[in-house]
Parts: sequence; structure tokens; C-alpha cells
Amino acid sequence: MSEIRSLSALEILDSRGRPTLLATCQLAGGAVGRASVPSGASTGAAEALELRDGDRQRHDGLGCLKAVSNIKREINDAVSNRKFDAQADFDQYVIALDGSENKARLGANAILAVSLAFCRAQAAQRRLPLYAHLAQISGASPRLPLPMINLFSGGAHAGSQIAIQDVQIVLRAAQSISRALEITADVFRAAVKFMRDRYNMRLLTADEGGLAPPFASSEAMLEAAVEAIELAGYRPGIDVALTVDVAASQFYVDGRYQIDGASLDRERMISKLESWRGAYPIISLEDGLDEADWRGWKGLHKRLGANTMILGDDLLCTNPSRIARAIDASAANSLLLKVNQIGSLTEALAALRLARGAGWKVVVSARSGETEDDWLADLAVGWAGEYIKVGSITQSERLAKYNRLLYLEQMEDLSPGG
Ligand code: 2PG
Ligand code: MG
Repeated sequence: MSEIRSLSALEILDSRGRPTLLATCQLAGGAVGRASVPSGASTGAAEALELRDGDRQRHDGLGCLKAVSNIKREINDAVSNRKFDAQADFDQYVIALDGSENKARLGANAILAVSLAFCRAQAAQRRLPLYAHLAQISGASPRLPLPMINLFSGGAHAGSQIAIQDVQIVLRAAQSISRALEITADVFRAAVKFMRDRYNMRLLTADEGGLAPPFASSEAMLEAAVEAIELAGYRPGIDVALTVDVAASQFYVDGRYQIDGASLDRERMISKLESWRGAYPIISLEDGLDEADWRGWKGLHKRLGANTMILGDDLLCTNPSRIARAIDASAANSLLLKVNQIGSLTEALAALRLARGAGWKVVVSARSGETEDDWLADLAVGWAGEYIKVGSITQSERLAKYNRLLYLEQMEDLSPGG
């Protein structure tokens, strides 16, 4: 049981220099929790609403002062001096206070910020590391996830120089976080070197810190990743595999996939994905098709689901009803879990449980706009995601999470896979 003394918030900036929120929750017993929330660029249509001020005079309309004020006034007034049994009571209370379908009134950014701050305050009150508190909430046994680490970027994260959004590398076998990061750094260095030779560039300009040269085609991007793995001295597909965030909703126009200069119907797009799967060591395809192309997803899952993660991000939006539909339709086999898509820890946990009930794999994911907060690492560990997706190893808002995983690995004696 935790009694809240007060909630407060302020507007801070994220890794793209855009406003976001930092919330603080103080419990009557003195424990304090603080958390900030991320923000996406290639967002799903079914995501809960991130409240922005819309005042063009400030931050091009992206200010978060209304959300700040919602926390400091309405939410604070409603919850202070109130006792909450657990995270679910707190979240449900605030969701009911908002009362809208998609958190549009108080803002999903405001609601998630207080959800996380309350969680941290409770962990502090119980003198537990955040991951251990989150593990108790979920009932999972904590374990370290395998990182899927961004090597090359395109799409909405890199000015759309190429249609697909992310080519990531992942270790084939569960190994330590420190080994995963060491291998990634080797591959990244190799990629930087030959990108410089081939494209005369060294710029690391993509939103998540990945390399973003002007590849001639998706295949060239995938080929380059394989080459970088080999140059670094590893065996593609044996030591290191690829995962791809196609982010296909971003290039789906009038019912067709506009990719690499071609306009493909659903069947031809699925065949393209199948050909990538055959030619490159890809173990996971995220958002291979548009978020509304349910028929396509069913076909894709049928064709490739037996040996590939068919991973839903925009398709599912961490939304339990969309996940239930995907399970029913056999449209995917893995969940990308982003708590800010749904807007509270409790609803994200419901999403996780549904996915687990269907035997799916879970990838706990950051957003392309992040802060230096590291709660995502604790969430991935405490909720026992098989994978974590944070971006590249070159920017501190990403490294905050990787470094927290390193800390947990060494100081809490956790290991991958349990
Ligand atoms: C994604 C994420 C993270 P964004 O599509 O998976 O890479 O991007 O936060 O822009 O939605
Ligand atoms: Mg995605």
C-alpha cells in the first residue's frame, strides 16, 4: 500500500531536441520516483495520443506544457493523499480520470510519466532495484535480454534516403551483454570503415545513432551488414544474425508498397521479404507489411513464421485488443513492446501476458526519440523479454540503457536466458 504525497512534472528535451516530460512521484513515506518518457517518429496509427501544445510559437507546436500542467494540477489533485495497493490500482485510477478512448484528454505522455514515476517510487519504498520490483509485478523471473542493435538506418529515422528503417545485428546464441556489446562495437567499427571507403562518409546522423549512407537498394543495405560482420571477423548467421525493421507503413501508399523504385502489391512485397530471408541471415522481420494490411500479415506469417520472428510494432501498438486480433488471425508470432504506445505499465503488462499466452517472443523497445533515463533496461529484465531494441551504441540516450544492462549483469549477477 502506498500513499501519494504529490506528483509533479517538468518539460525536458529528448534526443531529437523535442520536448518531452519528466515526472516525479513522492510517496507519503518519503520515497521518491522520477521518470521521463520517450517519443516515436514512425508511429502507429493506433497509438495512444501524445499530448502536444500545438502552439507554433514554442518548439514548432511540440511543447508539452499542457501535459505538464495536467500532471501538476488535475492528476496531482486527484491522487495526492490517496492510497494505492499496487501499480494496477494507480494506473487504472489515472486512466479512468482521463476517461478518453486513447488518453487524448490528459495525454498518454502525462499518464505514462506518472505510471513510471509511481513504479520507481514504489520500488524505492520497497528498497528493491527497479527490475526486481517490475519482475514482482509481472510474475516473471528476471533475465537479461539479447540486444538487437542498430547498424544501419533508413526510413523516418534517416530522412528516408532508403525505404526500410533499421538493419540491426543480434547474437545467435545467448551470451553476456558485455560480449554482445563488444561484438557489436567490432561490427560497427568495420561498418564505419568501409562506409567511409565506399560512400566517403563518416556521419552518424540517423536518429538512433546508426549509419545512414545513401544505399542504392534495401539489398545493398543488407549486403553491407553481412560484409561488416565478416570484416569484423564473425560468421554471418552463425555468430551474428540480422533483424530488420521494415516499417512498411511508412511506404505504403494507396494499397501498394513503394520500395526501391518499385510499386509492389501485397503478394510481391511478401515475396521480396521471403527473398531477403533466403539470401541474408535474418531472424526477425518487424512491420514487414502495413499496419492495416491484416490479410498480408496472415500470408506473411504463414509463409515465413515457422523460422522467422514476424514481429508486430505499428501493427499491434502494444494494444491488447490488436494483439488478441493478431493471435486470432495468426498474423504474427512476436510482440514489440513499447509502453508509450499504450500509455501505462499496467496495459503494457496485459499486452505482454497475451503475447506470452500465445507463445510469442517479446522484444522490449525504445523509441527513436529517447531521454537519458534507463528504466527500459529494468523493464526488459524484469519482464523477461527475449530481446531489447534500443538503437545504436553511439549516443548516450541509447547507452544509458546498455550501460544499465551491463551494470545489472555484473552487479546483480543476472545472465541471459535466466
Ligand atoms: C520502431 C521505433 C524504434 P519509432 O519503429 O521500432 O526504432 O521507431 O520510435 O520512431 O516508432
Ligand atoms: Mg518499428
